[in-house]
Amino acid sequence: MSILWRHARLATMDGARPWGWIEDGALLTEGERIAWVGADADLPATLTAAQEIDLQGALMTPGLIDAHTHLVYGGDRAAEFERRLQGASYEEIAKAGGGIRSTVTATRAASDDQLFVAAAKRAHALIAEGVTTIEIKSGYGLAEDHEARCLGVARRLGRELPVTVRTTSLAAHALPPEYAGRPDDYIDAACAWLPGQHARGLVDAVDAFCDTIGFTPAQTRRIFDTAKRLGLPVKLHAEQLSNQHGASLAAEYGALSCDHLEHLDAPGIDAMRAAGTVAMLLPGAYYFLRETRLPPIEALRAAGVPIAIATDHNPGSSPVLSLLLMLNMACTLFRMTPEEAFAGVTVHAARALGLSDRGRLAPGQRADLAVWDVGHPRELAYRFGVNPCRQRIFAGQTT
Ligand code: DI6
Ligand code: FE
Repeated sequence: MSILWRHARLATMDGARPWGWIEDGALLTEGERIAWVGADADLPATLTAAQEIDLQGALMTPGLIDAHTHLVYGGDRAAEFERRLQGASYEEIAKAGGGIRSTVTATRAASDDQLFVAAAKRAHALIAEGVTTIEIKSGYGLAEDHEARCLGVARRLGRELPVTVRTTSLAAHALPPEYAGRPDDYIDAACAWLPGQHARGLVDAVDAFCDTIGFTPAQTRRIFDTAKRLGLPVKLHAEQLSNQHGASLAAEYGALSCDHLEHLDAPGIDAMRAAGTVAMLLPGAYYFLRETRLPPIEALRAAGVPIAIATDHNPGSSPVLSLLLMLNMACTLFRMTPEEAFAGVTVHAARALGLSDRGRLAPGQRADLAVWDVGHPRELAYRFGVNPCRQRIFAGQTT
């Protein structure tokens, strides 16, 4: 089925013009791909479509990509939020066995269906704002069967919801209680699970949390070596709470992205630039943990490192389910431009997932699109608490 969308303002995020802007644009989809994009006035006379839709000046953009989430988990951490408000720090709570580990307990206690229903609700909130691709990490099971269950739930979301799901194995997220005092034994176990997860088609990439309350660079390296042997790409929660030089380590393995990066230093930036690694900034976690140290945005920009933005949705450090709010926070908190922030949830987010078939409006790209009730895309970063998404097209189909 082919559809010709006419008289749209197009932010193609492609080419040299700011926003890849086309003021009075047309876009043809054929099946699940984009077949033609350009100025409405330049439409070839020979071009025909089964259906024609006049957008009357509405904005059309690529579907949004949330390239870092922890969407599958049981329970919530509202009580921990209250404790933090009374003065306890995120690290203190984690070191006392709360934090990630309390979500592990709740996740293990939940059935597959309970995990699916809760995660589907979260995914629908993202989808409603024009999101068409979501990355989902494991990391709240921390045992072979529970990690596989969580990855399986993520895969099921991708099958049953109108959204592409990319899965990431994050077994090296926290030390589970069974391995207290034996982090290296746990890393041995986590490395041993990966081939099976991979063989069952559960994993698209491998991640780790390299920090004082996570794992050491040496432990991270062992996870990465295992991923490399399996041909799986890696990414890293790096330099979030301290500088472990994780970004340089990840870049050595050609990481797709390094994520958080509040404590990233100049050698880390150089290594990322040389490796083509995306800087994934997560303003939701920065905000919710009341961090004061900004990621080195100016230096990343100067180095030409592509910057992506995501929700990092998780129950502890970023319980946010609005990628549009992250655009606003990327601008207000990180002083990014609205165009940089938007590239961060489209073209650069695609790159952070190793996907070259989405994130731009161009012939051959997937027809994952969003139509917005705004005159200019900068408005998507400007307002918050309102959802201007009028229509969403997933693989050529209106959803
Ligand atoms: N860093 C984060 O911000 C999340 N994971 C991580 O490694 C937090 C996960 C949580 O607190 O549940
Ligand atoms: Fe995260």
